[in-house]
Amino acid sequence: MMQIQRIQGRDISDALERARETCGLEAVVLSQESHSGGGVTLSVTRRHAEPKPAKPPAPEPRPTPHRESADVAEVRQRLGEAGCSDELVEHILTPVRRLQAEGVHAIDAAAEVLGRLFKVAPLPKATGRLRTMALVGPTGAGKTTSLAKLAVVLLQRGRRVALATTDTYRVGAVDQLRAYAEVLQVPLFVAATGDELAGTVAAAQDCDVLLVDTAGRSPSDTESLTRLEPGRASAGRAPGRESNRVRRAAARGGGRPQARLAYSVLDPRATILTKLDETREVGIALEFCLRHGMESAFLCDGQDVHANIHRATAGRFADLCLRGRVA
Ligand SMILES: Nc1nc2c(ncn2[C@@H]2O[C@H](COP(=O)(O)OP(=O)(O)OP(=O)(O)O)[C@@H](O)[C@H]2O)c(=O)[nH]1
Ligand SMILES: [Mg+2]
Repeated sequence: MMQIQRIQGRDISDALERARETCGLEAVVLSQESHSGGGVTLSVTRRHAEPKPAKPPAPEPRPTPHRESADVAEVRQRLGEAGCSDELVEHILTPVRRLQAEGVHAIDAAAEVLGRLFKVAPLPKATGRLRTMALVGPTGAGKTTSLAKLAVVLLQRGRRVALATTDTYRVGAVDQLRAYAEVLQVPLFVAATGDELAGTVAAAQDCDVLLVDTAGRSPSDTESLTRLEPGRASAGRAPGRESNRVRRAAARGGGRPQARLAYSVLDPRATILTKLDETREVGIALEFCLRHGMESAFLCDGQDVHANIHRATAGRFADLCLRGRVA
């Protein structure tokens, strides 16, 4: 049964620190209440199933040693070049051999298996009400660029878009986003505090989507991250508000525990993988998402905001792993 603990702190950072002390690194924040006299109360539980640094399902035992066909050997080589672990390669090759025995070419079989393995995040349905979508992630991951790319995608679909940024720390951060806002001819709001962000959400009610850029200056800067959820007081994701995690394809590991806990407050819906053009080892990021039960929404492979964003699809996962690029 899920046990929920109430943890109080002077502020959000203090409460998160206490949550980590009480529930360990598996702590997940279900809700957060800010008190008028100061202080924050978190409802926290321990994550059992997720993130499962659990491994991908164990590979079936290898059949008695046999000479691998040249085609299977080629799939093995391509997956290795893509940075997939030996364990994942074996997990993929088992069904590939089976499909090959049924007459499917090994590369086609591998594409089919890869497409089923990695998960595509569904896009939220248009509700006719404003949706707030924040991008979180470490410094330099490509948050601002991805935000502009998302704006392009949404505008192409006829959505009314506004941009906002909570990044008032970095010199030039607002100007960077303003430049995009001007080119795309969409409004830009700068929100330095939670109250200002709440005001921005109110001011953008005529839009379909408010895209919120964040600092990510320090992943443990929980104060700025929680500004994204002004007034959030109930468990689960607030309706109409979501955050997406921006992850550099070449990044290894899941970041610092404190950062993971801070992100769990925001409960990122999906991952946007960036800089796929900068690494051949794209399998590392995909395997990370697989192990942590995360779905990918978009794949980014360059600096051009009009061209280098692609919806994640089964076929593109396969192309990334087998051909090293988004087709
Ligand atoms: N090659 C490549 N470069 C990218 C991609 N996405 C972003 N960049 C570049 O990476 C650099 C950092 O991107 P930003 O969007 O500013 O990253 P950020 O996460 O907003 O950075 P901070 O706001 O400083 O935390 C810029 O030079 C971008 O042009 C991508 O998919 N491929
Ligand atoms: Mg930025």
